[in-house]
Amino acid sequence: MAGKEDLKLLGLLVSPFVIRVRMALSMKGLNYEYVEEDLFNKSELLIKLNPVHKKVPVLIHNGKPICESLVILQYVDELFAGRAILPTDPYERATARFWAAYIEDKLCPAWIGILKAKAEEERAEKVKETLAAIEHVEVAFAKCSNGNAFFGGDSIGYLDIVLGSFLFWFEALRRMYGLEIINTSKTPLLAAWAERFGGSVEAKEVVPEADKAVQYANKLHAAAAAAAAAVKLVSSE
Ligand SMILES: N[C@@H](CCC(=O)N[C@@H](CS)C(=O)NCC(=O)O)C(=O)O
Repeated sequence: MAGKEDLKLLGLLVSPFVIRVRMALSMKGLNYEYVEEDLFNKSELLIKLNPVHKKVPVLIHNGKPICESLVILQYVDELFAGRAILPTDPYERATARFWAAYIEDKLCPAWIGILKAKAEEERAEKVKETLAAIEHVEVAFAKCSNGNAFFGGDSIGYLDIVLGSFLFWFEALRRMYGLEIINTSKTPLLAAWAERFGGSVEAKEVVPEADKAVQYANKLHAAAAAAAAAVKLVSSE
């Protein structure tokens, strides 16, 4: 099936959620058209195809949209032959889904909260939540990898993509706030895994430099500051 499908991806180069999809498409050997969205000025196509969340990624397969990165990963894995992304064993598959949900529900809002925090106290709280969540993921790595290099065994799989897509943002947070979310003393297994993930062909193909994330974070902060200043101006009139 690979190569004959009409695949288009609405994305953002620094979005970890988009990176997940790009890694999966590349692992399946699929060609696709990539369209960069401006999230400060969303396209009509994005709003039409993802009217609920209005977020990227949106994969358009033969004209039909699929939204939400984890849903897209599973869709791509179920539909296209080639290298498996999710584990094939039902128990391992369920376990991988459990940890993906944990990463989405706990780790993701916590680290994004560090970036979006408006005050130091709020940021410190989000740092605490992030570090607590990542310690659980360290335990998950020990169980899922079973002594192998990756969550998925000896090669990159579903959870590697799900968590690995955050790593360049973790590096950006280190540069911006001096934070070490994954470190050799508290999360040694993840620290070694992160090195392997970063050095992999799969990651090198689509993961941008942390600089790009820092630049985007600065853009987000500037937009938030301008919005807050505008609200202040209106309320003082
Ligand atoms: N749960 C979604 C998250 C997607 C997401 O947050 N995308 C961001 C870019 S990193 C976005 O499109 N934000 C636009 C907005 O919030 O309006 C997924 O896994 O696809």
